[in-house]
Amino acid sequence: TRTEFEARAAESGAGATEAFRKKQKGGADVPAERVSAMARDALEAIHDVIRKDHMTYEEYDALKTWLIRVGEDGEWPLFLDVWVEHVVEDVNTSHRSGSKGSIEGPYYVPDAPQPEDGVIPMREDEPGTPLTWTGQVTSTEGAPLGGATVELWHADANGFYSQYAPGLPEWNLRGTFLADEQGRFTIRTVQPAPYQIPTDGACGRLIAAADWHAWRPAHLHVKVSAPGHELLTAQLYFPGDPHNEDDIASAVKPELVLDPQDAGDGTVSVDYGFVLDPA
Ligand code: MBD
Ligand code: FE
Repeated sequence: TRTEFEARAAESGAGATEAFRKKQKGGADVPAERVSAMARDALEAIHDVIRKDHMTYEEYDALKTWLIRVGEDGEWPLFLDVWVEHVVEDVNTSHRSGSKGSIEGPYYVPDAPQPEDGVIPMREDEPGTPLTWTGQVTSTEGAPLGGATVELWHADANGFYSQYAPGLPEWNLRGTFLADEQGRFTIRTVQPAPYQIPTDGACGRLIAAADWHAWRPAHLHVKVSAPGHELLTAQLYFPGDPHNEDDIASAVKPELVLDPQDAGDGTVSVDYGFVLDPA
């Protein structure tokens, strides 16, 4: 049996593609005028690039080869979430006055277990610095949102996600937490490592061919919800991570950087809450 260190791009890609299909079920119903307008604008944008950069036939064929490979590796979810989703997120959340959000990314899995003791599912010997996270969920009016739900998922201290890398328990570092009547929650987990886009798939090929880097800073993913309020999807980051400045997925915002405190016993504690906009 393989360990998480033997993860393969085409496997995590296939997993992300499968998870997305399940979430999408029948698919969306976009009216023809919208499809026409956006498809035309997208094609015109591509035509403009070809003219601006004078794309050669050799380059056009390289592009075709690469696009075919993205599909073969199941990396459309990864590609779109890394290089496109941040603009969709921006356009669709700019009206909010509550907490800033960020992109969902390709590795969310719904219905993670709800641990009674506030400890996220993890291995007995889970590597990484233990992290105790307390916070409160409130409305934009400042009212505590009792019974709010915080879903948390993140990579382990080696940078791998359960269900997308081999050798990890199904729900490792994935949990659903219920806030108390005051909207307060306490979650125990471990600090994640930075995440490297798989280097052995199509997205990795683009990164190498363009001489970019493949890194996202260490991050926690959350979905925070409460009845009558907009669902908040966000990511939280750790100060001092060099990739907070040059995240390949352009998903870091200053409001999303935590202020963790060294508890002096080898663990870290952090207080960070959420303000949800009315639905
Ligand atoms: C990730 O872990 C992630 O959060 C995003 C947005 C893209 C790729 C991997
Ligand atoms: Fe992530």
